[in-house]
Amino acid sequence: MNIPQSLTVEQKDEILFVKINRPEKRNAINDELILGIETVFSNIPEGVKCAIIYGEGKHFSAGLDLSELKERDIVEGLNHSRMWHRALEKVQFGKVPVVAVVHGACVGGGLEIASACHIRVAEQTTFYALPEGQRGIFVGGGASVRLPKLIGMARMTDMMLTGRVITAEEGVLVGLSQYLVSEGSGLEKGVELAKKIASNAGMTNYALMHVLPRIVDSGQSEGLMLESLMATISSSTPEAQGRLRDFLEGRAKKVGE
Ligand code: 1HE
Repeated sequence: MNIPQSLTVEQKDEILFVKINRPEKRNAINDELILGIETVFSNIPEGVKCAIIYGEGKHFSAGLDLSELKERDIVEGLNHSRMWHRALEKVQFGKVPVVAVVHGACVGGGLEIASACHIRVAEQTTFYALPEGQRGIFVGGGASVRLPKLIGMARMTDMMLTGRVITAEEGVLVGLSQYLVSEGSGLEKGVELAKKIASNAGMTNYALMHVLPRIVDSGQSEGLMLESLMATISSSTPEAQGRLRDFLEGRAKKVGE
């Protein structure tokens, strides 16, 4: 596997830790890094049930490495954006759910990476922005499709038109993150969530990753049919049957336990 030095990958039991490790450039994402992300998420090792992506240093990521933008022609620009799309499709529609743990700057392409993940945990230091507007460019890593689903089109438009910076506290209120934790405790929270995710039935995680987004993108009638099909398939797996029996015979945890 061709993984650059700026990406550190480590498997511990059922969790894969993926660290963006380029703190001297505030984890700005160059071509090598985005290709590395594609490789890692295309080759999730056997036994891994959840991945966590996070950043080294004071920031999650400063977004696209702007030094690589200078001399691209139009076709190269299109290929570059499509490369990001390909890589982040592997994150969103890969083999396992991905938790993003963010802190400091989570901006531009950094926010696009976080948006492709299934859950976001933000430390208090986090700030979100889409500086593309200020740089005279447009988002190119999938934000126009994924972000409005998290925060709505009006908020994304505001972020780009005015350069608005969203704080960690605002972020959890508007749906950018699902958890807000104190500085330095993001990874611990990420691991706690990853362990819960890893203990789910495989079919449930598969449905949430691969079917729910398609239902959301469908019309009501197609969506409801997809839901019925998925509900029927999932409840007839031996794993689901076992879990239902465990509950009915008093062996399973109650809600909240
Ligand atoms: C970079 C980048 C970068 C830092 N590309 N080199 N993203 C942005 O427009 C965000 C630009 N970055 C910043 O606003 C700030 O760097 C931060 C707020 C993130 C962090 O500030 P700070 O004070 O901690 O660091 P710094 O001093 O600004 O940066 C340290 C070094 O990292 C410095 O290089 P040095 O050689 O002078 O030490 C910076 O030049 C470098 N650096 N950010 C390249 N982004 C798929 S399309 C997505 C489109 C986008 O993501 S556009 C948004 C780009």
